[in-house]
Amino acid sequence: MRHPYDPLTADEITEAVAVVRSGRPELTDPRFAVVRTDPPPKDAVRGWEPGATPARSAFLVVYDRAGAATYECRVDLSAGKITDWAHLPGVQPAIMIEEIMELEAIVKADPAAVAALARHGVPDLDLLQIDPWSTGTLPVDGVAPGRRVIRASAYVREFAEDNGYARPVGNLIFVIDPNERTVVAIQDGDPIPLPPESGNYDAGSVGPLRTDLRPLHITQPDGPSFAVEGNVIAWQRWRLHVHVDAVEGLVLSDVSYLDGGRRRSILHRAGISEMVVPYGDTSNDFYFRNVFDAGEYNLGKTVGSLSLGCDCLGEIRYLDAVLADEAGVPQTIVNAICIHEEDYGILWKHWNFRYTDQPEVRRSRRLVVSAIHTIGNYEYGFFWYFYLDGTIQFEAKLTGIVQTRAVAPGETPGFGTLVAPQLDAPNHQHLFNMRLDLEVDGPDNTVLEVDAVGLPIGPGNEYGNAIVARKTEITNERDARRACDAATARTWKIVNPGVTNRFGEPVGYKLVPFVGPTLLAAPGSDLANRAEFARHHLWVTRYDPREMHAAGDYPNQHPGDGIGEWVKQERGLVNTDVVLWHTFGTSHLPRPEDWPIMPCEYVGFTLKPVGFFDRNPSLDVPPPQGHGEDHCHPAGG
Ligand SMILES: [Cu+2]
Repeated sequence: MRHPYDPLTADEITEAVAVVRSGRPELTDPRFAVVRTDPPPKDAVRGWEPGATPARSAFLVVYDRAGAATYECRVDLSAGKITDWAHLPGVQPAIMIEEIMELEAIVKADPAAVAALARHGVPDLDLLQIDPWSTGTLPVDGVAPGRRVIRASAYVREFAEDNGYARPVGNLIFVIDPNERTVVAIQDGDPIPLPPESGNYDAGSVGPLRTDLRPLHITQPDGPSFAVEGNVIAWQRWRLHVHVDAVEGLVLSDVSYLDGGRRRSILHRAGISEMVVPYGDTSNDFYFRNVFDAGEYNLGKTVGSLSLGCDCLGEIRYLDAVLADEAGVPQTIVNAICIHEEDYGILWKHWNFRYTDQPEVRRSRRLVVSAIHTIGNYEYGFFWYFYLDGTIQFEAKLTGIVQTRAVAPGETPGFGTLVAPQLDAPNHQHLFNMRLDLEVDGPDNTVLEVDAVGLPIGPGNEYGNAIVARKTEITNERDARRACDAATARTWKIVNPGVTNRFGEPVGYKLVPFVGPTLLAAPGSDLANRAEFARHHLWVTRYDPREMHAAGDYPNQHPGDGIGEWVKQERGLVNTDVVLWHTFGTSHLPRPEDWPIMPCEYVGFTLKPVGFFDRNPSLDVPPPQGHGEDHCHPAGG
């Protein structure tokens, strides 16, 4: 089954790349930074029915290393020809994986870099680890603006599998030109001794393992309750499409709900439009460290393979991801997306204690669609949950290894936490932006800001107990930079003014946001301009297919673009195709317990129906039925 939003197949990638190579022979060594489906107009998706074969087109970002030039390109896959070709002056594509893999060799081949490493106590280069840092727009001495450069930090391992983050080389940063394959500058300071302790966490390194965890098995003797066809998943009343995009990672689209024979659209598309991880340490080797994991590193290409019994439990179905490497060769990441069901406690319950002494209780169950991205030291698990009552939830799980900095013996870090002797984990943030193209019963929606407020004492509220929902329509992009308010339990309700429920109210879904930090970088700073999206919890824009990435399509070495620019159009937002952009995340003040590997931190949000249904849509969930002792029975029953 082919869906219009299906990712490119291996054959389609191969064809698109071949068409570019033959159509643009003047590029002697084109690199393929991004190769993805060029999505058809939304109407083609709205009208799609299973069985229909959509037209296929590819979108590519091509980088010519020799000419240091970036191109965007579209290829019609049925005609086998380039339909669009544009040079993008001054644009740097994301740092490419092949560039990252070359950094170590570039450093080792540079005599000045080798001498600097020796001065910092690293005589043996065999166990050197080099990490890439996007450089932003802060100037580098001796490097002309516009030149493609990557900064790099160094770590030392004691053996091949050792955790290098235990021994960062302090006060030493290399600036590398990946096109020339040279070290163009060295930011060198006073050597700091390597921290003394190892930081390994594999089962063989941590000492005796606990022995009192007994087996916990999930069994589904009749199989799971969902079906997967191509990239389309059907579970209960839900139907959705899922894939891994090279930039955004796990993407949902075409999410609908079958309600009494009527298929109702809810969410047209959702993906991480950008995320930024700024570090809050001012030292010479940290002041520039911030990464836009989507736009600067192609987050989606870092998706890993999942394994049964480890990443997911139960009756699992997997989808592979096929992504192009930078040579344009399709690479298959086996089991990149995990699909399974989880028991989630009770869905609803009431015990009729007065008259029947009987409880009515139903089990909650959720469909889980997940993928895990490993980007440098960190893992980002993206988990979408679908529930029996119409709720959709997104959760990011943050784990992996915190970024580290060496400090002198006895020194207390000013902007971080000691996680091991002489090892500082600097404070930082992880701020995600989820682009939510909602489509509540059709494309034309309006967003209301809803606050629960108490009214002052006065006529009609003599006792001061009145609580009302204060609804404020967000009518224009001018007024569509919004903040969470925990005190009023603020939510944003997306309604369709053209469709009403049985109370005559427009049907809606509400975004229950993650009440967390926004960007802490000072206003006016380089980063505040580049990560403007992260300064507000919510933005609303009118749909434009060119607006997909909250910090712009090409944030690498770019002074700032994206949503802050788009909203200057001041487009109207009433009863039209709107897009919500929710910024959420954490200000991570590392704990000793985050070392040497960090237990999952959870951030996310929910979308809940509000008058979308006329009553609780999960009344028809049957009472728990099990086998033998599994079914529920009242005490003494
Ligand atoms: Cu963190």
